[in-house]
Amino acid sequence: MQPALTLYHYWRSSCSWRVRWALAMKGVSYESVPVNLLQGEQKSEAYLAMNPTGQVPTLKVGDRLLTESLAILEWLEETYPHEPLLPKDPWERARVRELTLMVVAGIQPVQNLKVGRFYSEDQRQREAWNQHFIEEGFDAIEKKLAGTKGPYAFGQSLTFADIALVPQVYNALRFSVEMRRFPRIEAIYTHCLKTDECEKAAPHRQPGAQP
Ligand SMILES: N[C@@H](CCC(=O)N[C@@H](CS)C(=O)NCC(=O)O)C(=O)O
Repeated sequence: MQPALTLYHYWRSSCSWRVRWALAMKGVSYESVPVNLLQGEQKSEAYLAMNPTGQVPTLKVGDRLLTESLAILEWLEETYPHEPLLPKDPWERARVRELTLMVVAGIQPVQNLKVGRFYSEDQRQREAWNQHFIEEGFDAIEKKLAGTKGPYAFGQSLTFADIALVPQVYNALRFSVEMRRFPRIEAIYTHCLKTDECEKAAPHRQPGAQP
């Protein structure tokens, strides 16, 4: 029997959405604990004791703590192998991880609240910064996905790549990125949002969500 899971997350955090979505795909239940990033709860002493990066998400597994959304996804995949989110073939797995990392390690880190705040107090400058790095990253991803077919990034099955990409598109729309420039990514986003698990994990369905 698996120990109880508790997810510390924020409704609008793309990194949190990744984990909520994987949990929904695996049908794993968890206790949900909101961490309000705008109110600085991620910097509270109690939260930093669990996650010294001061970021969400954090997954508590019994009395053990796991941070970093991709490490959490890998743990979930190995612990709950049904509804696989990685292909079997090693090359295809590597391609999924490659695309996942283009978002998780390439685009998203420079979108962070703490990066924006350090860069500028001016909202318009921050938006231009976010747009620039999302568009640059999406250009590369769109090229990588050229020739791929299917409702998902890699065919007929949802993978980590979609789980990373879709929440990043949600952020892109917040920062007024023109998604028509990225038709393949936009089609994946539109498809995924219509699926039950993605929708259940989406920001607007979380506690504390604002319109
Ligand atoms: N590499 C980490 C990044 C986590 C991260 O950037 N979380 C953001 C929300 S998506 C956050 O908590 N930001 C708080 C802040 O910047 O103060 C992961 O994938 O879990």
